[in-house]
Amino acid sequence: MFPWSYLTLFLLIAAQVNKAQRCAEFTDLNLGHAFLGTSVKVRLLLYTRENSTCATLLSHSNLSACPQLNLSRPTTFIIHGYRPTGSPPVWVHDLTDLVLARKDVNVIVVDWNHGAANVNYLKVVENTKKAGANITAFIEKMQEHGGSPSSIHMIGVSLGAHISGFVGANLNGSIGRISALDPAGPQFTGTGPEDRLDPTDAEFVDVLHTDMDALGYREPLGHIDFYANGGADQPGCPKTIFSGTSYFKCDHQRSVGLYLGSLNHTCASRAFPCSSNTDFLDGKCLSCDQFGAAGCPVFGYDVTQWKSILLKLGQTKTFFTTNAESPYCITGYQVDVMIWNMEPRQGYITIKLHYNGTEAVANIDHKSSEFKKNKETRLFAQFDKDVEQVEKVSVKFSTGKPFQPKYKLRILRIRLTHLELQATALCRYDVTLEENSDVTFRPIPCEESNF
Ligand SMILES: [Ca+2]
Ligand SMILES: [Ca+2]
Repeated sequence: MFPWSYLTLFLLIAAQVNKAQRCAEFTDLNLGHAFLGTSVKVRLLLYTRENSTCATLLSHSNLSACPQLNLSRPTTFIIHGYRPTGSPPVWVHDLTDLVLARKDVNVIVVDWNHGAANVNYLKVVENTKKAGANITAFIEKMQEHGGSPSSIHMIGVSLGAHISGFVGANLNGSIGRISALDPAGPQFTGTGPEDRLDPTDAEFVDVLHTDMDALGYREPLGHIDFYANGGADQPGCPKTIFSGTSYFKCDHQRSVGLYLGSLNHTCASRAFPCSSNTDFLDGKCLSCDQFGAAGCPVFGYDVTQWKSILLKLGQTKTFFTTNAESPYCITGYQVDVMIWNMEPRQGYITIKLHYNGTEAVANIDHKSSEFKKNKETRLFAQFDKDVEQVEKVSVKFSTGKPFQPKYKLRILRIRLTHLELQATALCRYDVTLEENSDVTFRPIPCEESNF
């Protein structure tokens, strides 16, 4: 090797060593620490557009020591939850990157792994108020240096959502926004607003529920609460304990996946105000008139577009459905069916939309739908994807009762209305469905004068 090659190699190694020394990393603990228990220590890791891959450890007492923290910019805090094994959360870097890609902010990752890593969950819950007090003191320092609380956004996951609430309450609700991703339920359910997240903790509080039957919180906690797939169980997550640890956390962790999906612009999930998921699936809550031209709120990072109307409404409970994996968003159609069979019919409908070899599928199977002669039955069809244009439609009717004689559903009119596009509804008149077989047809634009 030539001497200059050695020099290059040396410089490369030196640069790596320098980077490793310079970049602060999230605390990495192990099960041993979790068994022994850890007491609270809050580390604040700053990322900016200039330093998006290399965090700076912030000093709690001397903000001037860190020139990278520019308080004329808004600040986003990211706060994790329970860490039963002590490992760093896998999603922190993705969330940081996507927030920075969207907005020129200071991202401060709150690393309270010391405090969150403990097999005793009750101890960790105790630590949430301490972590909250620590972050509050830091924000007060930010204020002394000219930072404005209203430009602060806290994204809190699970216990991190309640920590955000404590910080917000300590600062008299002056924080701009709290986004709560599946706020923790155990030990918080049934407590008063001072002991958990509530809408008074920030100017605007948006909440996502994905595991309200286990690790999450059932009741609304914000100005808007989004219940994904009903808020309890998520598609694609294991249903039995034989799937190992993912059985316990898959539904809960999906909240982060859905929020990341809202940040990276893959697609938008429209959420519909409704009193229950059953009514939502029955298509009883498809009206968005109260939101005017903006339509119903879109889940996630950009829901601030609806902030002023949501604040006027007080607390709004909304529902949306997702796919099992990214892209999570579905495409909704209102489907109205009128039959001319003499006898009423009950059954499940599957609809497929075809365009250029692509097929979008909607199974309306949460319960059997009832069809009556000359009466319109409204169905809510949620397709796994959108098609650019609807070339053909396939419809299948099934009673779900294999040992009975096969029924026919004689359709007088079926009308499909896209819930997002202001396009003319698509119709098909006079078509008979044989039970359990797809009937495919070319739809035509509906003409109201025909009926
Ligand atoms: Ca509170
Ligand atoms: Ca669940």
